[in-house]
Amino acid sequence: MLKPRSTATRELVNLDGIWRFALDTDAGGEPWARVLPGTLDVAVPASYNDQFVDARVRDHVGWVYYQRTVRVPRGWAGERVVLRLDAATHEGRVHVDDTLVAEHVGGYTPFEAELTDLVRPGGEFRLTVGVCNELTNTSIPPGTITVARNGRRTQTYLHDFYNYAGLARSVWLYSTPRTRVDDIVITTGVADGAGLVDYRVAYSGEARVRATVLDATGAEVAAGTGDEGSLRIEGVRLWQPGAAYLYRLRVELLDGDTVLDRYEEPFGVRTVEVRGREFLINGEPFYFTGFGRHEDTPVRGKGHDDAYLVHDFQLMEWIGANSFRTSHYPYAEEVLEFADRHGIVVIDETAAVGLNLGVQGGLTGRPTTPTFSPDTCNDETRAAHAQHIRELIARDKNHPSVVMWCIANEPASNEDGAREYFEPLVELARELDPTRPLTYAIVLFATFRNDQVIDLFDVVSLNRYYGWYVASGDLATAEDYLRQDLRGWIDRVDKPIMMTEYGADTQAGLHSVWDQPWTEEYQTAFLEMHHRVFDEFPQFVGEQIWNFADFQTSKGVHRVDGNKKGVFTRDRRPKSTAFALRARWKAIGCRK
Ligand code: BDP
Repeated sequence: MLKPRSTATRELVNLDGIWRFALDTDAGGEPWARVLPGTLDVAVPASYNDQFVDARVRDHVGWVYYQRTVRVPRGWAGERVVLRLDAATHEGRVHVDDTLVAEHVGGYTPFEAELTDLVRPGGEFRLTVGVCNELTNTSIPPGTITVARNGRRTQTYLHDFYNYAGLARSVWLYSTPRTRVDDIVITTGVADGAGLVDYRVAYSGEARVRATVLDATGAEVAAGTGDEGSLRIEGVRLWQPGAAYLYRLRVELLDGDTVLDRYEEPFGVRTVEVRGREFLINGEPFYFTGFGRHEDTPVRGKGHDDAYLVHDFQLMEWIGANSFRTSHYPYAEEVLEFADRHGIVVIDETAAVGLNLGVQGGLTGRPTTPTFSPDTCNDETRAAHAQHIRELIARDKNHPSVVMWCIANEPASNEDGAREYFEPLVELARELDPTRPLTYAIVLFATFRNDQVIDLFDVVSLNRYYGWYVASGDLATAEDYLRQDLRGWIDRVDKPIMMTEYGADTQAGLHSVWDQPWTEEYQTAFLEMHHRVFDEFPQFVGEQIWNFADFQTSKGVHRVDGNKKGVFTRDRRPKSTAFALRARWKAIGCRK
């Protein structure tokens, strides 16, 4: 699915701003049929939860309604009119006046509805978006809804970050010509200093296709015709980690010399490959430094915000991070575009977090029920997961920054049923994108002895908490455990190994001369211990700390106003470990 862009043949209206808002319990039946009752307004894009002071809204389980009036630009006569929601978390249902125009399940991928026959250029319509935050055993991510004897419904889930919901990303109305480009797939290679650009265009209507590659200055550097082809860029400038370079593929649909539609897709020329124990970008070994992150800020929740986007990337550059993982869901497309432009490497993760009944908010226990069974993660869950993978790859396939897909976080890969669950998903992902390696983030108790799926994947990505959940406060024992663990994986598989999570909760401002968990000194000592061990293993290809910044979680006695494993606080101030980290990562650069 193409991102809506304004081009010579397409126009774009942003529908962000203040919308009316109501809970389903207050909105009455068919709330789209009239103006929403009550006086609540809500900001878009932003999760709705923290915008209000009423716990009834924040803790609501079920549907909420967003509504606004939209005017279709007068000049759009004869054009297709499309409504696009960048995300509705976790399920969306869209009405234009009284007509249902779209339904979508999955909280972090975009969806669209064509409105051409329903709306009138120059006219107005009432747009009502229902959004549901419910998570069940068949949703991605999964969760459980409990109904108390008094009828009160509560939502629990198997991940620790707060279940923010609503319209956290932008909403758009855009026009396209009737004959239009529907999709573009670009894959790149390099041979003898030239860039090879394979493209495929899907379009509707009758037209001839012209494809032109423009460099960063807008100069034409290659061109061809036909809905698929291979173009060659002589003297190509590669997209490199830390040194991005973007071209654009201009796709035009032509009738004779008349341009019916034009769309421009940015791309970078680079290759990604796993060879033996190495992770190669453009044929060079790449060492990941950086973080697992969250889309999380005060008040906005998971709402996309351009100022935080810029600032977070500034902080990553300041600290010398060359990469991050989109833990634990696909991030807003603006984030990937920014990474493309600034040469930051991304591991793009699905929203499949919590496929593990043995983990509860970071704490581990023995599951009483198997994770993979007809009553828990079942065929329906897997179908939702497959659909999510399809939508993620469809959205993000052309981003040069994305070098690997992470198809789940901490699944119960040690349990029976994991293989049957993952095998078809891995096959699907490889079919959809044969060019990028695949991984999953491996939970602490899926060990080199009992993990059942690692051979299906390309990279070993470990989430480990030695010195925190295990051997808390005892870094000497933790160091031993970590070393044995890495050695065990190295002996078991001939694949690149990296750490996708390691971290210690740290209350900014808390200090101690001893190894005291929660202090800033402990976080520093904890990370230093890990880095000492990583540096012993030449097979190791990367370190991504948990987490970039403190983030909000569901309530729990082990969470003090959220998860505090951030190297930065929630308002993006550095904890003291940030300075030590900066010295290490600036020295490492992109290669070790
Ligand atoms: C890991 C999860 C991550 C949690 C982290 C923690 O992957 O989402 O936030 O634990 O407990 O298990 O801090």
